Amino acid sequence: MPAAGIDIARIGPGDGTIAPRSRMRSDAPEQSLDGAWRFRLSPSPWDAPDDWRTGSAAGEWDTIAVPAHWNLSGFGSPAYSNVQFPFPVDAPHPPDENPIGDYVRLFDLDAPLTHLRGRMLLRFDGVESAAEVHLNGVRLGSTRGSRLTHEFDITDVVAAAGNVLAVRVAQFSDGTYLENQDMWWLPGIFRSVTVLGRPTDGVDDTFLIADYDPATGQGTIDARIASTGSVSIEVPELGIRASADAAATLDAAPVGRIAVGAVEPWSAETPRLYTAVVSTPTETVTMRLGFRRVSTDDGVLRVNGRPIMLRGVNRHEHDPEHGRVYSPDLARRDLVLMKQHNINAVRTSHYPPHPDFLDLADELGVYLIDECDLETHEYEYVQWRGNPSADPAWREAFLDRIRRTVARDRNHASVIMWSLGNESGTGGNLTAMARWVREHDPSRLVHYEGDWSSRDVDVYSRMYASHDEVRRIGEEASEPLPIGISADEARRRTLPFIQCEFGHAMGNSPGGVREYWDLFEEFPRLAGGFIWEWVEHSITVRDDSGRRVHRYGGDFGESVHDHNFVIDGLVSADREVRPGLVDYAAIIAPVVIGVDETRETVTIGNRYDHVTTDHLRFTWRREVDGATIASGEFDVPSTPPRTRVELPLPARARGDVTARIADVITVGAALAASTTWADAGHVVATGQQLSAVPAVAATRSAPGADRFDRRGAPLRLGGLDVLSGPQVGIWRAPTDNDLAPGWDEPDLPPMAARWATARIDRMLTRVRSIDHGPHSLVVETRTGAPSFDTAIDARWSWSETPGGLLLTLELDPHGPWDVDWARLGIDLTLAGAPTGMQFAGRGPGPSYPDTDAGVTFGWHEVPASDLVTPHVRPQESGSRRGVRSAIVRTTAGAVRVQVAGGDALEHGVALTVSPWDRRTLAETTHASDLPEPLATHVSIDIAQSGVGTATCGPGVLPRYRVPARPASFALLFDTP
Ligand code: IPT
Repeated sequence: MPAAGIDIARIGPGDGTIAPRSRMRSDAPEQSLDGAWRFRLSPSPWDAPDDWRTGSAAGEWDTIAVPAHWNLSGFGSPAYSNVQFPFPVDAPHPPDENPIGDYVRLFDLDAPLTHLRGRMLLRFDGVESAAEVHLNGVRLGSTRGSRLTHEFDITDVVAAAGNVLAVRVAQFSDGTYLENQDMWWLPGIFRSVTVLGRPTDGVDDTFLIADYDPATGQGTIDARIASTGSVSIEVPELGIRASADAAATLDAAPVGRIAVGAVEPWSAETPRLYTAVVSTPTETVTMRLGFRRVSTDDGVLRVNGRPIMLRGVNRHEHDPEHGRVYSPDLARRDLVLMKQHNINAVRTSHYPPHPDFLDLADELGVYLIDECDLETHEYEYVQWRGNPSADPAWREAFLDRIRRTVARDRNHASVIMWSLGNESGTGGNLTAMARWVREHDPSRLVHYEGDWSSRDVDVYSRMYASHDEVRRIGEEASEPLPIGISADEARRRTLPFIQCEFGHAMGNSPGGVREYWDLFEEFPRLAGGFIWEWVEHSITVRDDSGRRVHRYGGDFGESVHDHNFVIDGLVSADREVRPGLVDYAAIIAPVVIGVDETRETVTIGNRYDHVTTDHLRFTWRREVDGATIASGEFDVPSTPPRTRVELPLPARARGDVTARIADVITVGAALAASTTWADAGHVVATGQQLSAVPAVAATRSAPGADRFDRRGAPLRLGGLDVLSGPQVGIWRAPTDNDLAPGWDEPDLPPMAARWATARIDRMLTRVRSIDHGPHSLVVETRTGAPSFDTAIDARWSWSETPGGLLLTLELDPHGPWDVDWARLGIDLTLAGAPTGMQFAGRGPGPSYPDTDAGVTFGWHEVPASDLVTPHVRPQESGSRRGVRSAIVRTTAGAVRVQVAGGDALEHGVALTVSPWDRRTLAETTHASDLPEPLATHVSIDIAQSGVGTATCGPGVLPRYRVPARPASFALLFDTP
């Protein structure tokens, strides 16, 4: 054992702590030890000095903040890896290269604590990965379970003044084998340290199960209290005051049942909380109860007797500067943003979050799958040989983790399931955990994904299952059981199903979510899913010029890392909304609005599980060519959950008007009153109906030859010089998904590799003919891939109209194309850096064919900063779909482009206006390395591939692909 006094290679939980307790808000005195601590880092246990217990080391000590990670505080640097382990799988041993952080805090007790009659505890809420704790030279014990709470009894050791608290922390330990959770390795004391006064005869522990009986509307409280005093429970709002039998430990405490009469139930849609006060003569604890019942029957997941749909996301705790250090502002911002985007559930991947996060979830109304701090994913690398989950020697370590998880959080209404952990294979230790949970807390369900037999759990959970498989799972619930299946399998088929991870939001992603949602809606057994993941984990640093830049795996010199696989969120690390979130919000919207084509009626589907539509205001408006010509409000009758109504649209929504660009009806559902998470007027759902656009009928004449170069390409379009193009383009700068082999096509290379092989990223054009006709200039080109005989033939007819320059383009594939294209359109480079655009089309944000649920037709204005998505790893982004007319502005002028005919009339075109060309985007690894924009790169596409979710899950679904195909369309260019 190289480092003095810290054994970091033993199998088992920490030692010396008191039994895990519930987190309570109490009036007992407490003292925070957060703030500046003395700190010393040694590169290895072999180098760590022996004198750490007293803090009086001869060497130099630095200062560090608690809570913080030392490698984000100037001591070492962060490292990111996913499934692969940063050191050999040689359990329980960490490698010798294992930074050791010594922490020392000198403190006097605050006056209220010195006057306390009772005991004193020292609480650590998060230390990664193992700590050895000494107070005044006395060993208190050790911790394992980085994201779990550990409490030591210090009554007999602590003094009124002059205390020396010394904590030796190892970055890696035996515990690391259970904590391989696809995230940055961030050691240190990263959550608060607190001294707690425990008054004699105080409220030592509580477990209140607040149940709601949907049949009667009555609530009950099953209370267990640990105390040596006489305990009373009050719920003032319900007129409840009861005394409770208690015992010294919670396990020994009897269950006291209190009938509370009629209550309003808690759900994510109705986060009704009642204040309860548990008190003894010496201590008062304030709790918030949500009365609710979680159940399953017939394969249906229910809350308060009603089926529920989990519109979920996976959330890691991540702050771009401070890592997993809790920020109350970010936590609230996360939950508010989620609620504003119709999300109603969070899986706390892959560990219990900061305890305060649960208070917010109770209050704002979010269902939680609270996950234990457990993942042994590294064993996948060694075919699960020696997996701790299946080794009885590790059982106590596993049980300790789940006990700490459940004990701390069990009084929160928001928690509807306990998750045993993530990606830890199968084995008896997981079964033991599940058994303990069932005995301890019968009021919630057990979740774990890694064992598909599902023998230990109450919901069948999977990650990234294909659409076909999800459909089969939906169907099998209603099929007779096949003969000869195992008992486990028979039971599994009766469980509700969720996807605890799906829709991998890495880069320009996730596509195909709508198709999953359609399945969830179709089959009662399918109870929804959780997008992977909420927030990107980029870490920000200052570069040489002082700019704040986003970093990912490998940027800190790690030898084992997984690049940008940690940048996969619906929001950036700075909580900027990515387009995937806008899409998801619309897919999962609690109200579905359909306007029929004749504009006679509107259908309003209520997809809430618990509430009617009474809290919403419904409005409609009719816009013609950008001007609102009529609008109004609807009286929607109170529509019960999971039902729909059809209403007539007012006559003013119909009737003759001639539109040049579009005549569009928009119906919206918005909050009638402000809530804790949004203001009145916040839109929860939108439905639209759009008229077709008329073709441009104009007199045409041949354009002047001086307006074209010798190859027949225009020198200027509208008010802008053309620097290159237009030419045919079928490639895009590979998205993260394009670079990954889809799980549905495991034997095929990623799309980006197929494109590279087919060389569609470097096609060359030959002018085949130029014909100056009476009405037009006709240029024929062939654009082909080097080495191959595959090409796209184009016929460009240019004519002058009174309004501008009209291009009619016919495209025809030539040769044996067997690769799906990224897109089909034209590319041109215009003078000047882009300064913004205006467009009539679907927006305001970008979308692709399989991510366009959240964009609505309108007359949108886009500033330069929003033209493309600032993905941390640059890639294709920024396409606006359904565009009928647009003005592109650059520092050199502006051009207007309008859809004028052909295939584009019905669906418009997809317009991408980017400060960077695709080659630059494809070859730049970090957004901060992109050059200063010098020109404007415009693509106008008649077809585009979806984005899929191949980084984890299926690639682009067949209907969203672009196989070789002909196209013809017309565009009118002029000066705005
Ligand atoms: C899955 C993990 O559970 C999650 O932590 C994350 O790594 C995600 O993938 C990818 O970002 S595991 C994967 C191998 C299915």
